[in-house]
Amino acid sequence: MGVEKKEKSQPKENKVSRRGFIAAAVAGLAVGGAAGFGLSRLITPAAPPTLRQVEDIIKQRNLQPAHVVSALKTYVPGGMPDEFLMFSSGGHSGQVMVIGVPSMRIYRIIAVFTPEPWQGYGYGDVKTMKLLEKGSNGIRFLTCGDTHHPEISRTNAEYDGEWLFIGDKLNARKAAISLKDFETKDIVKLPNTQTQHGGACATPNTEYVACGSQFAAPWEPGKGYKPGKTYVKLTEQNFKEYFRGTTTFLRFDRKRGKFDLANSFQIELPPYMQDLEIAGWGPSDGWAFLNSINTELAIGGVLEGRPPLEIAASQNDFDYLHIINWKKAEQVVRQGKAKEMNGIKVITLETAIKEGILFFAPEPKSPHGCDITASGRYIVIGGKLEPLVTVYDIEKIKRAIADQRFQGEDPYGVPVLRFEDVKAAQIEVGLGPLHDEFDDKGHGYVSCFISNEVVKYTLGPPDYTGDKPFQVVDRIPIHYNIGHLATPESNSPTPKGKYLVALNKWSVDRFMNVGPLLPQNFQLIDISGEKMQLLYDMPIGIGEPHYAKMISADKVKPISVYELGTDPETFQRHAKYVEGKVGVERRQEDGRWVTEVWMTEVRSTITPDIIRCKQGDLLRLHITNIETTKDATHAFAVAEYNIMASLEPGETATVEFVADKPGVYAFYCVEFCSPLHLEMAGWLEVEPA
Ligand code: CUK
Ligand code: CUA
Repeated sequence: MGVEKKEKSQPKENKVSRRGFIAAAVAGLAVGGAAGFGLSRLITPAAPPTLRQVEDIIKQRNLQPAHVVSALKTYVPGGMPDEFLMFSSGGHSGQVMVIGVPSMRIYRIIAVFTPEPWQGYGYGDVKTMKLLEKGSNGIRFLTCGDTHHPEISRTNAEYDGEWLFIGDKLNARKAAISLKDFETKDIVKLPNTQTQHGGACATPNTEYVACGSQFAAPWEPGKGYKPGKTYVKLTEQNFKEYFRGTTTFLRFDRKRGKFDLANSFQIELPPYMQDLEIAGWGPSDGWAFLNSINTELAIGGVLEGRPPLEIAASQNDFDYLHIINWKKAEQVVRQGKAKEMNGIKVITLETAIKEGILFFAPEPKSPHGCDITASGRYIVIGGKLEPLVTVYDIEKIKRAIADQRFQGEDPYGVPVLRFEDVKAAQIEVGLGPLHDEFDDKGHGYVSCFISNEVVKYTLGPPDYTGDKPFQVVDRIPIHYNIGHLATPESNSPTPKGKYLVALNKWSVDRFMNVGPLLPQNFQLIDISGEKMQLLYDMPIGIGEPHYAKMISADKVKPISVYELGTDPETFQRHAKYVEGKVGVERRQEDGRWVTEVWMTEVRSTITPDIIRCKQGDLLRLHITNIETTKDATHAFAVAEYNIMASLEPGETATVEFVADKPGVYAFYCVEFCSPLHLEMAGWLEVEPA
C-alpha cells in the first residue's frame, strides 16, 4: 500500500514517461539515437562567447597566438566531416589506422594481421578465423604482422577510394580491405618470399598489386622457396648462389575482393635487399621501380669474424634501382615462358634478363624510399646515407634502354644503365633523407631522419614550371626521427597539397610521460603557404606506423547498414541465413556431434537465450543482427571460452567452437546497446559427457 501511495504522489508525466521508456526499450528502441538528438534541442544554448572571453582563455591557459591559429585550423566540430582520410599502417600492431585530417582523430583501427576482439576478429567468428588461417604460412597460425605500406586502389592511376591494400613485412603477406565496410576481405602469403617490404603498390587500374621482398630467402633453383622446408646452409658463397629476392605482381579481383594467385606472376631477383616499390603512370605506365640496398651481398656474422651487416652492407657508393617492365613481364607469362613454383608463375632471373624485363640504374648509397611525381615522369629516391635526393627521368631511362646504353652488368647479368644517362637531378636536402611526397604545385617534400626536418624543394617540368627547378625552398624541424611523411593523394597524378603529416618515430618530450615505451608522433603541418607551418602533434599509442596514404574524404563511400542476413565477406546473403529462423538442431556430422543454432540479436534480446549441448559437441552458431538502424551493433561473447564476435546491423556471422568443458556459461551482448543491454544475455549449458 505504501508503495502505491508513493507512486501516486509522483508527478504524472514522470510516471508516464518512465513506463513509456521501458516499453520503448523492450520493444527495441528503434529510433534510439534520434530521440536523444530531439531532447538536446530543447535545452537553450548558452550565449556565444565574446572575444573578451576568448582572450581570457588564451591567457589562463598560457597559449600563444600561433597556438590559437593552429587550433582554429584543425578543430573540426562534432557532426562535421574531416577533409581527408588518412590510412596509416599500424606497424607491428599488425593493423591499419583510419585518421581524419585536419582533426587528427582516430576513427577506426582495422583488424588485419592481428586478432582484435572489438571487431570480433579471430575469436571464433569463422570468416575471420579462416582469413587468418589462409593468410598464415602453412606451418603455423600467424597472429602478428608488421604493416608498412598501405595503398589505395586506383582507376586511371587516381586513388578511387574502393579498396585498401597493406603488406606484412614480417611474413610476406598482403591484405585487401574493402572501404565499403572497412573490413579485411583477403590475406595471401606471397609464394617464394619470406619477408616483403616493397609495399603494396597498385598498377594504374589495380590490375596488380605489386610488392618486392625484403630479405632474400633460401631458394632451390627452379623450385623456389617453401616456408619450413627450404634449407640452404648460410654461407657467403651460398647466399650469392642460393638465396633470392622476388617481386610479386598479385592479380586482384575487385568483384570478389580476392587476390588471384593463378593469374599473378613473380619475378626472381638477385639476393639484394629489395626495398620500396612503386608502379608508374603516364610516361612511366607499364614500369615499376624498386630500390635496393646491400648490393654487397653481406650476411653479417660478427661472431664468425665478419663485420656486422650494418657496416658490410654500406660499402658500395652505389646500389641498384630496379627498373621493371611489368607489361612485358605479363606478355612473357602469357607466352608460357614462366615457371610454376609453389602456386605462382615465376619469371626466372635468367628469363627476366633475356626478355628485357629487368634493368638496373645506380643509386647512391644504401637508398630508401621510391616515389613518383604527379606527372609520372620523375622517380625520386631518398639518399639515406647521402644527404641527397636523386631524381630519375623515365624518358631518359626509356631512351637509354632503347639505345642499349649500359655501363655493364651486375654479377647476375642484369644490365646496368649509366647513372649520368638516367639522372634528372640531385638535390642536396638534409641528413638521412628517406621518403618523398608531393603537392599540387610541383613541390617535393622529403623526410630527413637524422637532421629531424622536412625539406621542401621544387621539381622540374612538367611538375614544376618555375625558373628554379630542383632547388630547396623551405625546411621545418620535426620532433623527432621522421620516417615517412604523407600528403593528400601524393604518388598519383593529382596530389592535393594543403597538409603534410610527418610520421615521427620518437616523441621524447612532446607528450606526457606514459612509461618508457612512448607513443609515436604524427605532426600535422600546413603546406598551403610558402612556408610550412606546424599545426598539431598527435600521439600514436598502438604501434609503429610506417607509411600512410591520405585521400579526399568524399572519395570514400562506406555503407552504414548491411542488408539483412549479409555475410560481409562477400556482401551477399549469408549461406546459413534463413529469414525468421531461430532454433537449436543437434545431429551427427561425419561421426561427430554438432549443435547448430540459428540466433538473432536485437535490442535487447538474444534468441535463443538458452543453448543446451553435450560436452565435445562442435557448436556452430549462425547469429544475425536483425537491426536496421545505423550504429546498432551487437556483439556476442561466451564466458571462459575466448569467444567474441561483433555483429553490425544486418550482418550474419557464424561462430564455431568445440564445447570441450562441461558447465553452465553465460553469454551476452558486449556492446552497450540499449538500457536493457545487461539483460541481453543467455546461458550455454554443456552437459558432461
Ligand atoms: S620504411 Cu619504415 S620509415 Cu618500411 Cu617505408 Cu621508411
Ligand atoms: Cu546488444 Cu548490448
